[in-house]
This record gives sequence, C-alpha cells and structure tokens, in this order.
Amino acid sequence: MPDRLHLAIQKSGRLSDYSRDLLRDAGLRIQHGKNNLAARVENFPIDLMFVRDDDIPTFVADGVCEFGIVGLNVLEEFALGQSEPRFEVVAPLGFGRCGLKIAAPDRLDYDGPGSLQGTRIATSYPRLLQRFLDQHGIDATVVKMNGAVELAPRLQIATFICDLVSTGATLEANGLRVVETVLDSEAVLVRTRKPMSPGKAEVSENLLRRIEGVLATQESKYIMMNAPEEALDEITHILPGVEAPTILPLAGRPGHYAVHAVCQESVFWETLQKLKAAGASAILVMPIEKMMM
Ligand code: PRT
Ligand code: ZN
Repeated sequence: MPDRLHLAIQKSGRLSDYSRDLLRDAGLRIQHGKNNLAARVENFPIDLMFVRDDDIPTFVADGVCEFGIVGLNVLEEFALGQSEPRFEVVAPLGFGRCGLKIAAPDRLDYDGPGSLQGTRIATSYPRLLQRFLDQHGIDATVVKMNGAVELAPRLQIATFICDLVSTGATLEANGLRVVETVLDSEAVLVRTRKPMSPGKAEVSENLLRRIEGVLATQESKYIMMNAPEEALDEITHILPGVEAPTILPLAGRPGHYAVHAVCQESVFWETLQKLKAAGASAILVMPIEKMMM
C-alpha cells in the first residue's frame, strides 16, 4: 500500500465547490461515501479532508494534511501568529478573489492612513490589520470581531472596519466605502514544509503537475486564423504568449497561410481587433481541454 496523501479543503462555503471542481478537472475521482468529513480519491493515493477553512493552515503547518486549499487571507493571518513559516504557497488558484479592505462610513472625511490615528477599527483579521497599521506608523485600537463586522460602526463599537470585500454590495448596504487595501486575496494551494516519505513526495509532485496543467489550460487558448504572407511577422508579434506559431500554406490560395498557435495568456477582444487590423481573417479562439508541457 503506498502512503496516502492528505488534502484539506473547505467543507462548505465559498471555496468548496471551486476546490472540488479544480480537483475533478485535475482528474481526481472523488469517492462519495457516507462520511462527510473525508473522502478517498479512487485513482490516486489521496484522501480529502472536509474542514472549516480556519483549520486548514494549522493542519498543513502541522503536517496532518500535506496540502490544503484556503484563502490567502486566512493563511496570512495564521502565518503572522507563527514564529516560522511551516508551509509554502505552491500555486495561486484564481478563485475566491477578494480584498481585505478598510472601510469608512460614507459621511466621514478620509484623508489617507493618518485619518486612522487614534481610532477604533473592527476586524476578524487583527494581525493583518496590525501589520498594515505598523507599516504606516499608525496607532489605533484593533477591535476583534468574529462576524458581522460591517455592523460595528452603526453599533458604535468602532469607527472603521477592516473586512473582506468582493462586490462591495455589503459595504454599500451598510453605508460604508473602501478607503484602504490591506491585502489582495484569492484561494491558494498550500503545502506543508514537513518532510514527506519518498512515496508521498512522488504523489505530491504528480498532484502538483496535474493542478498546474489545469491552471495553464484555464488561461490558455488555441487560436487559428488565415493571413497573407506579408502579415505573418506582425501577427506573430501580436499573439500573446506564443513563441513559434504553426504556419501552413492554404490550398488553392497562393501567398495565404493558416496560422495556429497556443496562447499562454488571455486572448482579449482587443487582441482579435489588432490581428484583424494586421490582415488576419477567419480568426477562431478555442478552449484547451488538457495540456501537459
Ligand atoms: O465555515 P467556514 O469557516 O469554513 O467558512 P467561512 O464562513 O469562514 O468562510 P466563507 O465560506 O465565507 O469564505 C471563505 C473564503 O472565501 C474567505 O476566506 C475568502 O478567502 C473568500 N472570499 C471571497 C470571501 C469573499 N469573497 C467575501 N465576499 N469571504 C467572505 N466574503 C464576505 C465578507 O466577509 C463580507 O461579509 O462577503 C461579504 C462581502 O461581500 P460583497 O460581495 O458584498 O463585497
Ligand atoms: Zn471560516
């Protein structure tokens, strides 16, 4: 029996569906048993642990789970309470994006971090907020709250709040506005720094390659177009993240070519417009299902 690797993901919440989808896209077949705290992966020696997101940094730091998927906000807040980092971020995952922001009541004047001096700021992220205040040389009282932080100004617990923001709708509904960014966050794949057995290390590398493959295909697109010979140089230049496109002569159209390429970066409408202006026609952009470099 090979050593089984343990991967912690959020049980239920904003990251859980995305985390499961990512693992499925990486080809992991998750067994659905009766146990809703753990599941086996059928085709890999990996066990999934379904836990509160707040517990994930501890599990990974202690090596109880070799890997975890968690918001950078939760991870960094935990790390600031540790004397040494016992884990490493191995991949940003592109979902769960949000910002840890300081917000002020709409009617309050705000004139830079100096306006925070001597005030009270409510947050669930006291260490990250304290770091921000220290970096700006501000002396303020950090009021720790475990939830409903946006109510603090109305309840007169604090003047400012420091909370996660994605759409900004919650702030708006509570008459608050963003004044500072403390941290830009997204979900990350984190790995323990505890040494692994050779068996686990091999599975770990394999898992990483698979996840990197999924992330690469999310950004990458296969692009095809036709172009006259004189436009080929400029087109090759415009294509984002392409080293050597495939260029094939078009049957029955002398001087005209088909250009095929894998773009390793996002292809925007602006890129298509530039290609067209350079002389390209019949431009097609297609998703890539699997890729291994
Ligand atoms: O039960 P468990 O402890 O596992 O879950 P949780 O309730 O602590 O976390 P959950 O599921 O709410 O969030 C998990 C992670 O999602 C967070 O740690 C962030 O990394 C990420 N994330 C992304 C967010 C948001 N966007 C977000 N908008 N987490 C929370 N919010 C909250 C925010 O706190 C505020 O109350 O949503 C509200 C603001 O949203 P907007 O859209 O109105 O700006
Ligand atoms: Zn939580």
